[in-house]
Amino acid sequence: MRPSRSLRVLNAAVESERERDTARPIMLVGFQNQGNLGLGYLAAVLRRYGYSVQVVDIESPPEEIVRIAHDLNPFLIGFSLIFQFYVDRYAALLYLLRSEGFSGHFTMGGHFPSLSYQQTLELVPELDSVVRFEGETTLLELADAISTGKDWRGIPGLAYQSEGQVVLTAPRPLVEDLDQLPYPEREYEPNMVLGRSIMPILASRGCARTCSFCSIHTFYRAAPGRIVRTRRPAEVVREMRSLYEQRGTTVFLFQDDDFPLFGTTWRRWAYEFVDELHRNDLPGRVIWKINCRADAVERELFIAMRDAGLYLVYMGLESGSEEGLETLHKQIEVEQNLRAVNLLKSIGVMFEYGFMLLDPSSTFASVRENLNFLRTILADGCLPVTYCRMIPYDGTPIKDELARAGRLRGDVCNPDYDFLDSRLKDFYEGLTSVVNVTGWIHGLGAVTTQLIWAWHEVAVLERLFPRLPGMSRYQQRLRRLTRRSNDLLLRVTEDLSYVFSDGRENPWDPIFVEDQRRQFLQDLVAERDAFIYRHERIILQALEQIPEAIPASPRKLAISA
Ligand code: B12
Ligand code: SF4
Repeated sequence: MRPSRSLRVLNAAVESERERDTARPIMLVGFQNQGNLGLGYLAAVLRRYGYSVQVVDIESPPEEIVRIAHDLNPFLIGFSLIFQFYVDRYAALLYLLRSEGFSGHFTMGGHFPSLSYQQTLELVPELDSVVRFEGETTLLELADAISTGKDWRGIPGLAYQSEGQVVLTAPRPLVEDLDQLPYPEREYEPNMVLGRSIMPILASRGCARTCSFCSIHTFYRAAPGRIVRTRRPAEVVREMRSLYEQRGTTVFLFQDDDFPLFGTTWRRWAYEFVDELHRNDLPGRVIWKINCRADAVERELFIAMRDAGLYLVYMGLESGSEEGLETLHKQIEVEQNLRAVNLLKSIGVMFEYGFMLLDPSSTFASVRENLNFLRTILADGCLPVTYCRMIPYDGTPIKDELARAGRLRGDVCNPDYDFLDSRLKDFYEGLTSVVNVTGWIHGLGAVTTQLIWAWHEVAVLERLFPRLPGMSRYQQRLRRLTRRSNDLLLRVTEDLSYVFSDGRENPWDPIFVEDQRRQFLQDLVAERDAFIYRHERIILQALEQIPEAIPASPRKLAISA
């Protein structure tokens, strides 16, 4: 099959029309919830070159995955390990596949396999190879070699075991021009919010910052090539428009590590993107969410983006203590975090945040600073409390630092560390014995998760549906509920910190706290359902109109950069 022109520039070797045998399929296995863009890009590239590809969810029962492998009989299975703590699950699956007689080639990619390839090959001995860093070109070359019985061991971008030694091939450069990639495959049923379809999308890859707890910058810095690459704004909007027209997608989640906004070049990029959305008549029809740092939040630009459909901004605020921010190498100050939050509130853009109550520099004083910070930003009940403790993932500077200091504990699936004040460990354990942290913050049905979802629905209703009577009363009720649950969770957390720092008596009964948690959830469901069902007819009528046709001729610019 002749490769399309757009992909030929991916790699010179590809251009030379390598031989390939596409008679047998390829299977890709990975975490599919919310749509996996990595697997989507890999599948799209393989298909461009004639391979048939089946993507399977790692959350499916292992026996089901084995059955699919048997039915398909692929010559290659690629496993995507994007969360390091899934490594055991993959190891068990590969073992099962081999013991069921599967003899095809097993390869694996993602952050952890790329950065900790040696450990990956040890922990998952059934692997034939690891594809390091961005996998599009390497996987295609691997498929071509294996399908035609050629030697694959010289292909750049691989790690594998040979005679007890780990062999690394030449490094594979990062994809230079992201616009040369096909659009990712999105064959799955998308997630929905109030009947509106949600899709993930990328405008860029890479991050120029160097936060100590993050493996993203080390991943992109370890491979040759430019660390941050942006797509052309027109291309991004073209993809959005085609998803709107073909799939009825109206909610886009940009999964960029750090959406291009910061500094002159990326600021210009963002304005071009906004212009392009207007030119394609998408504002009012679609809304979009980005991830960015607090220091990129700036009034003029964010108002322009809001008017072009930006409805949600995720920021890794991470800490409310200067020392915490320094340890995490956020290169940002508490004041900047506060300013960003206030600015977004003032212009009516919803935000979500990542936050670490505990990090390796924590003290009881910093824990209380963090709780005060959360109280400040959430005082109006705009969002529920969320917090976690920092986890030292592989490939992060902080993990290496903790190892050097002899403070690293745990294992690959449960990485851990010693605090400087050992009472903090007791505090966190004490906290989790009084508060069901998963049920309150992290689980799918948790209070925080459900409240965020309810607030998310409000943001979507306000932007993509006709005005609903009683909306501001509903918001007031949600705020009251959010404030009440925040107050309780923050109070319990703070009181327990004094139990472990000052030996105070624990005033909280876990049964009472759990009853309250359940009550908040019940109240929330009752409020939410009553409001939505009251307006069901208007909501359903609005849904019948998607997608509304976009005028064929491009519009004149509505705003200019
Ligand atoms: C979107 C996203 C999510 C989505 C996942 C959607 C999905 N189904 O993919 C959601 C919101 C569900 C999510 C949840 C979480 N996430 Co998340 N997430 C991301 C994010 C921002 C983008 C992933 C992405 O789409 N990248 C774009 C694609 C194109 O890149 P890629 O995935 O790296 O894939 C390329 C290569 O890695 C390689 N590759 C990948 N797989 C394979 C497989 C093969 C066979 C080959 C050849 C190559 C290959 O080729 C791909 C194409 O170039 C990443 C950050 C990041 N940059 O990766 C964090 C990230 C993956 N998440 C992370 C974490 C920690 C979490 C959570 C634990 C957060 C939390 N506290 O709850 C949860 C875990 C969920 C769970 N299972 O319980 C960490 C993982 C850290 C680690 N080393 O384990 C990351 C790296 C963020 C970070 N700052 O550290 N996340
Ligand atoms: S945490 Fe965010 S800003 Fe920091 S390095 Fe990672 S992706 Fe970049």
